[in-house]
Amino acid sequence: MFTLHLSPGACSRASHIALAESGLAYTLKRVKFAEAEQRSEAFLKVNPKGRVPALETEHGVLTENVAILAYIADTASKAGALLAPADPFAFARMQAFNAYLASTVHVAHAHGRRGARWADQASSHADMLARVPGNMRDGFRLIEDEFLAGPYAMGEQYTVADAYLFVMSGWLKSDNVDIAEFPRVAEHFVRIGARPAVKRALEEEASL
Ligand SMILES: N[C@@H](CCC(=O)N[C@@H](CS)C(=O)NCC(=O)O)C(=O)O
Repeated sequence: MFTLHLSPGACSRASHIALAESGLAYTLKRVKFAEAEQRSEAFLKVNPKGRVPALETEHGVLTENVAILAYIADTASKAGALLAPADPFAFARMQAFNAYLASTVHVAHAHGRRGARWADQASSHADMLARVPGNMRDGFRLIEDEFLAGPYAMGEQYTVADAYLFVMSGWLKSDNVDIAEFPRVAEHFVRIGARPAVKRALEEEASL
């Protein structure tokens, strides 16, 4: 049994969807950002980074979506659910895609609401916020033209990268970017959103 620490709508949703797709047993623990619970003594014992997602496993706690997604995919494959390519090179390409989402797209988004991580002055925050739509556009232009193989992120097979891309695509609106600028991404967003596991994850987050 896994326990996923998450915040509804946050990047932890990618790991949540992967769990819902996996068929593995899990429970959810909401970390209340409005109450700064991510910086509470109790949560810092789970994840000293003060961030979600954090996945409690029988072996210990795992953090970082890229690692959690790979771990869920590997564990699920042993239980018969295919959530990642079996071929090592194809698996590494999926990880490259996921790492791009984590290190570039997510960070571009975070400059809009978490500017205090990088700067103190209000004018610096305003400057970073103003750059968010452009930086998100740059990331999604590459995804649209180069990385999204179609129909799934990595090609014919659904993988955990689809869950991650779905979450990042869902942030475009709040970053003042119209997803329609990226027709292949928009189509992917609709198709992934229609999956039963995604609906289940969204319902579970709404009820937390
Ligand atoms: N690189 C990490 C990023 C985790 C992260 O930044 N999570 C955000 C939510 S999207 C968070 O917990 N923010 C709380 C905070 O900054 O206080 C991952 O991909 O798992």
